[in-house]
Amino acid sequence: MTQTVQKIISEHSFIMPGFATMEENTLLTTIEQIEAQAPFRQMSTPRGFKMAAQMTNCGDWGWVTDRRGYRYQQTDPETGRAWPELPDSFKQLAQKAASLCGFDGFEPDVCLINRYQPGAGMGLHQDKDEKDFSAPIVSVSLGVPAIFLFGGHERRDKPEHYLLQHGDVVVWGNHDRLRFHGIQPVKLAHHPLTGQYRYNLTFRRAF
Ligand code: MD3
Ligand code: FE
Repeated sequence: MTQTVQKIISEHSFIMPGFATMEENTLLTTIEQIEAQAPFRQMSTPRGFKMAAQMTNCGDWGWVTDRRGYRYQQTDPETGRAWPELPDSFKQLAQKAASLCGFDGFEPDVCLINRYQPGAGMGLHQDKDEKDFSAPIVSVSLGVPAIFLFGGHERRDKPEHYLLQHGDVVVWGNHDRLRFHGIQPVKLAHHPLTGQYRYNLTFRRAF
């Protein structure tokens, strides 16, 4: 018997509803451990605006932004220390999801962790700070739901809207890897495990 674990939203993009739900407790306790070593912070864009979402990272590299630009670096600019290691539980979940969507051999070297408070969102953008775009991106949503905007290859392309709920995993690769995407401002809501927050883990291969 075959079971459907994913909804196709485009040729190379898949939503796996609730795929991370069984791991919810491990994921959230692990986020707490990461946060104890590398606290969430609101970083500044190159133009000097504060990002609405709070961020931290784990893995060999971390995504950062400040006046000098967007980039990956091996140390946390707040502490000067290496980012916490990518936990095996995180890596296994990302690899399992990628492989079910046809991306075998995904070796993420970064997990960017976004934390959205009520009202925080992320404008339409492309993820293009990685060295090569052949690896997919895997994202895990936890806590309060949010509307994900799935655009095209040009900023002007009208985005489709998808509701991402607690435990949902999304996988993008190949032709869809450079699509514009964003998150609508998160509504005030309460989740039993995260309170008012929405968390998103994005697994990438930066180098
Ligand atoms: C779609 N994060 O951190 S999921 C980001 O929910 C980011 O926090 C959102 O966009 C969030 O950059 C959206 C991640 C995502 C990443 C890459 C994509 C979605 C994508 C590439 C193409 C299409
Ligand atoms: Fe993004």
